[in-house]
Amino acid sequence: MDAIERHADARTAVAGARSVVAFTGAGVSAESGVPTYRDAGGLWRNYQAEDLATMEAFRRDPATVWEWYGERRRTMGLCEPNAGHCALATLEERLGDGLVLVTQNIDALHHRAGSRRVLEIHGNAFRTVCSVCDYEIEGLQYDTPKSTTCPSCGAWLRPDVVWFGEPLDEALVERAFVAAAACDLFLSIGSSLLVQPAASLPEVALSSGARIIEVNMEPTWLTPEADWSFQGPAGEVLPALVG
Ligand code: BJW
Repeated sequence: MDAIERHADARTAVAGARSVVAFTGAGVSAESGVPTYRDAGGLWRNYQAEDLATMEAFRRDPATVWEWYGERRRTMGLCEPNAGHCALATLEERLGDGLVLVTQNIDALHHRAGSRRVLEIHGNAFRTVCSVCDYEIEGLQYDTPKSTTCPSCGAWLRPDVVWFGEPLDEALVERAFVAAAACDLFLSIGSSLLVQPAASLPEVALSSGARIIEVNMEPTWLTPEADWSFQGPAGEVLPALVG
């Protein structure tokens, strides 16, 4: 099958699917200007994750961690959704509850593209919560908060993201795994599929018999298992698949 036929075939699979999980990683936002984590130019090539994205790092030096998140909030807040995010929002318009969008991204770009049913399993960088109690600042914040201590209990506030070694929100993860086990089509888009437990979602979909489409710039462990694998930018491949 040549490339044009493969695209047409995958497009037909998307058009015919009734229950779809779209699983996204940093690659879907790369064309919006948000850095990825592990490929060339990725965040973990320039920063040590254990110095900035763990509770131990935050306890050691909360001011430095906040400085980093403040900078990322300012720059990510200026990024715009790209054609890949918009294609997934269009797919949601078409499928309604039949699409579950599970994202590892903390940049809120799916919401800004118009997607409404988004499971942000690694949190949202623009939300601010207390590191100890249930306090949460209302609304999204595009800079470091004026005060980084909790008005309720006095502990440090923190960005509402999931750091290494922290548990993901149980209810969200449960919904993501149930959806992956039940879908007839699973799209894996722009993720290296290296971070657990998220990286097990495609495995669950595979073993439940779902058809798999992968969109990535480079191969991952899923590539040989996928029914269709497109090596290219999500902002070009997804609009062509969704139509
Ligand atoms: C394009 C493109 C374009 C580029 N178009 N494509 C089992 C085995 C081994 C380890 C573990 C395990 N279980 C848990 C662990 C530990 C750990 C883990 O997985 N470590 C691995 C790295 C080995 N996991 C955890 O710690 C998790 N917590 C946990 O399991 O808790 C257990 C627990 C239970 C009960 C009590 C206590 C604990 C938490 C993981 C949190 C991840 N957090 C981060 C940071 C978020 C905050 C922040 O940004 O500041 O989440 S790490 C980072 O990686 C971020 C991402 O969401 C995540 C995934 O990265 P992603 O999206 O895949 O990005 P990249 O850069 O890796 O890949 C981008 C891809 O896009 C590339 O493939 C490119 O080719 C492609 N691309 N441009 C299409 N235009």
